[in-house]
Amino acid sequence: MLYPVVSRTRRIFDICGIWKFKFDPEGKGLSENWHSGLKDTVPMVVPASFNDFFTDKYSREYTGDFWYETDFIVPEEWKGKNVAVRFDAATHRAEVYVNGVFITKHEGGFLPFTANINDAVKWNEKNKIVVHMNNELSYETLPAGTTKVLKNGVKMSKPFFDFFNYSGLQRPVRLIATPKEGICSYSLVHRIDGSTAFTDYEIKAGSGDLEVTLLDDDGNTAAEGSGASGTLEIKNAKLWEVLNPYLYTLRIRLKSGAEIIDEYSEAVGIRTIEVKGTDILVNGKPVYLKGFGKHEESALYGRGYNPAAIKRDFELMKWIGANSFRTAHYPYSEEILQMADREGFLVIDEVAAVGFFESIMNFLEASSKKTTGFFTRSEVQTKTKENHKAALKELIERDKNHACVIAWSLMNEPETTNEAAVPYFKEIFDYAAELDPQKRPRTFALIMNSTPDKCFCYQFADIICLNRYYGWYHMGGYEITDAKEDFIAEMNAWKEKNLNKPFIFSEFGADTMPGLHKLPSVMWSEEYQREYLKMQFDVFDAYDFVKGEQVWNFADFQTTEGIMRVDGNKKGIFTRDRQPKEAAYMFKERWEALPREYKS
Ligand code: BDP
Repeated sequence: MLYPVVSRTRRIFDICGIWKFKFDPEGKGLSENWHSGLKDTVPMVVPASFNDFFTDKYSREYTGDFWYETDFIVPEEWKGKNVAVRFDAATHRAEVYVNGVFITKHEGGFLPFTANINDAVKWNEKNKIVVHMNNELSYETLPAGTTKVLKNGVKMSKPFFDFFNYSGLQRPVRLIATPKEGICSYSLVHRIDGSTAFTDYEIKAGSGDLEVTLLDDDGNTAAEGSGASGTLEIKNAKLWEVLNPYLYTLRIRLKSGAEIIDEYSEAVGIRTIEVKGTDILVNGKPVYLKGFGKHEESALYGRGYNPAAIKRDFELMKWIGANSFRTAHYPYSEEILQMADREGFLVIDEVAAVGFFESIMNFLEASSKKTTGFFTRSEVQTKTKENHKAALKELIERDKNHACVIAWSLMNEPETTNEAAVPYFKEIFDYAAELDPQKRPRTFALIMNSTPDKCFCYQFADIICLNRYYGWYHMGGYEITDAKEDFIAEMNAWKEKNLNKPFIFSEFGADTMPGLHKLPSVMWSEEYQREYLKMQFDVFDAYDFVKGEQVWNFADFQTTEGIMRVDGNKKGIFTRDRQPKEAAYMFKERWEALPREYKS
């Protein structure tokens, strides 16, 4: 699952652009042989979510099977190579056909998959790739939800989560030519001793001699190694630091005598990450997390890969004094992690295990006493868990070498108030530890009613991430003084547990209509957002074990329509078109003043 690069032995052919597209509401495509070629299609942008281009509601909300198709040529020169197609994401599931031949299928909409197409392609001629997709939600899918059939027979998505069910080929699709028996994967684990860094590496590759070189940014060799595993010793190592990252280039060569069979290079940062007591340590030094829960989404593209939005978001995050974000509620594009590596941002990398509480308004009902027994369902303990583990494996395999990734978030707001969740959690948390060579801290975001007296699962987390909405879902407006007391009572209860672990507020926020001013404040006004935040900061600052705050959300974002959502969720500190609300200036002032090692 290496990120595709071009090197002396590797080639990429980008097949993004305008594809053919078609809905298949009756699911008759396969029996009518659509996989050999589509008729009566509309043009569709790849990569992008299909939803927001359409002007009719049926198409925007479409739930069910749908199809994509395009043509491509495979150069004759690639004949001796392993030719594969790589989908960076196909939401939520896909079956791929080349020239009518079944190639592969994949479950889960936010992680890449590749498949060899050598036997199906015609060299130097037109080839047809057809993708049969589906975006239905169920208890077994990540994210979870249900699919309702309206009285008129039309299917509709009912997510158990608070973001629009954007779907389609949302990330790039590329053809990749690599050597037949080349470099498959590598992993790095760093140690620092004074001014020297030691990087243990392990490489999986075909047979041959492996040569590993670490190059500095002038192209000079900083360290060398050979063989499938070993240690690079980097004298006077330049570390990857928070907001001040240094990136080396790791170059791997697979050789047979003087001949280079394969070459792969990638930018890598050297840093350590550790949780010690209530501290989060990067390179042995404590760091207080300031930042956001985000979404990967923007106007028109939906959840589609949008490099302009990525660039703007990082500029805004730097401007406001942030140093971190969580990839709520699914793995983001690899290019976002590359940018975080380059900008020195700390990332809590989340798998799409969201909606594990049966509610279409979980954000609201989480504050109530409602229980749904999500983990008591037999399909959850079997199919969902299988899908969860598969996604986790793909996530960690994809992201394990990124310096920016400092923790894995294994679930968002699962229902932990039922003991049935315990064995599920144990298996997932153990599995993450087993998969990650760097043994990063593992966490999950605790829903409002996962309080110290009710939650059966917080003991699994190395970092306790709280999603808390005191003063919004719980006693908003004039009742905010009571909300504050309840908030303090919960925090005191955590304090009494003396867990000796860092706590982060992974969510807190108040919906705010940009430009709505009201004196005195009312909920939804810019004034109330500031009052609400002031109250949160008072509480955060009162507890030494609170080691971070990631406000919900970076920007306003699209959700399912409903009485609680005005054209989406408005908790953004920035608007959906990435302009500041008043609260942005409040964060800027606070975060620029908080030292990196705040409270340590
Ligand atoms: C939490 C969810 C998040 C929601 C947020 C909210 O984790 O996805 O968008 O609440 O209600 O429940 O704004």
